[in-house]
Amino acid sequence: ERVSVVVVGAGPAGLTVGNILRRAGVDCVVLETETREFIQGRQRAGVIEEWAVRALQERGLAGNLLSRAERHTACEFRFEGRRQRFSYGELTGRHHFIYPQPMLVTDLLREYTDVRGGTVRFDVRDVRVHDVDTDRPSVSYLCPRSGRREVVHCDFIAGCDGARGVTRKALAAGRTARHDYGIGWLSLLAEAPPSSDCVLFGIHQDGFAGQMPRSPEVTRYYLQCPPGDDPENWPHDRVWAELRRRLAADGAPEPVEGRLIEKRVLDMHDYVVEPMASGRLFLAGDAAHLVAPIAAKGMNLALHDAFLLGDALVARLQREDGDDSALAGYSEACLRRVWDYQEFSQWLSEVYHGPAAGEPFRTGTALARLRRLFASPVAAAAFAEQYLGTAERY
Ligand code: RFL
Repeated sequence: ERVSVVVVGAGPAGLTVGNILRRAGVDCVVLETETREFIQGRQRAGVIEEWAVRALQERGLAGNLLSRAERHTACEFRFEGRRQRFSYGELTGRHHFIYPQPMLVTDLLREYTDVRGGTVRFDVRDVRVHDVDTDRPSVSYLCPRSGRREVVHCDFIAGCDGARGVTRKALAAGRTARHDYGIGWLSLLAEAPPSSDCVLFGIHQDGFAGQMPRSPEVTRYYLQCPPGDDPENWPHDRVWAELRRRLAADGAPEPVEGRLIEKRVLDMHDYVVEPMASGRLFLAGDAAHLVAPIAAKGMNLALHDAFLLGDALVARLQREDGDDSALAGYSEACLRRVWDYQEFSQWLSEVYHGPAAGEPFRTGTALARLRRLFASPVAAAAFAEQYLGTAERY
């Protein structure tokens, strides 16, 4: 079998690349280790930045999102027993879209397969990439039905297989910059409405707590915990008592209790693979860089990569002169935004976690950072720009 592009992974990055290729009539195949049902149900992100929605729209991929997503224009910090609302919408005229990742993946998958005639092979096993530094790369996998190894020859490979994928390992070693926060987050999904219409950040000496609305029925919560903690240490009553305590503030309604349908511990870390390409293999999304969910940036970066990679591959494969300047500049163009978002996440992490470090000095500086947002219009504007990802040039 031979196609122009093999896309490894059917997450937001891979499906966006696939859609861009199919719209331009480029032949491609997407390989995915999970089943269709699994990827359409996998709950993760929910916050999509305005520029990303605009870019999806330009590529014909935002129909459902625009009609169904909620718009958020503020977040609220709770600290020292007070609540302070940060109205970035008023400040900038911009907003966030709240659209759960499974809904976006479902939209992208339908469009790719049913409308644009794309192929996804689900449930494949033991995916391997070959000869990426030659002009005849290929990808092989075990077919779950026949048990045989199938080989797909191609011109380019898009490595969109996420943090646990295989394509990153095919790049030469020693290219990964890593940062460990040394903390854990208990990541929760509750079958309950949010207690407030916006994102809440609880800054507390016993650890950070966050509320991220997802829909009127489901709300995501986070609780800082030791790294490697066992979710079994967090029974229902302990979770809700801790959320109530860490999110408490004068005049604030308590979190609305509900059944916990997800409970996982995330060891908070970041990494960046630099450069994001080698020969004919181009990484996109979490395969190339992980950003801890501190500032809700991961899916936005995955989409940014996918727009650039999809467009660059189309320019190379479709135009008569085979323009490869965009492919050559791909990694650098992505990494400018990646490093900017990583830096913002680190900055915000200190605000969230500094006061729980048990060091009075870090508590003092973290709270100073926070107060500055409400005292200085310039600091507020800078924060809003980074939180919304609206800077024009990276
Ligand atoms: P994905 O979504 O992980 O998709 C990769 C796909 O590749 C498949 N795969 C393979 N396929 C073929 N061969 C292999 N060897 C393969 N190995 C894996 C996987 O099954 C999967 O289908 O990566 P992608 O496309 O790069 O998208 C990245 C985003 O999913 C991720 O950055 C976000 O979910 C991060 N994130 C958030 N991002 C935001 O922008 N806003 C948020 O509010 C937000 N909240 C979150 C998050 C991530 C979280 N977790 C679980 C880490 C909240 C959480 C709790």
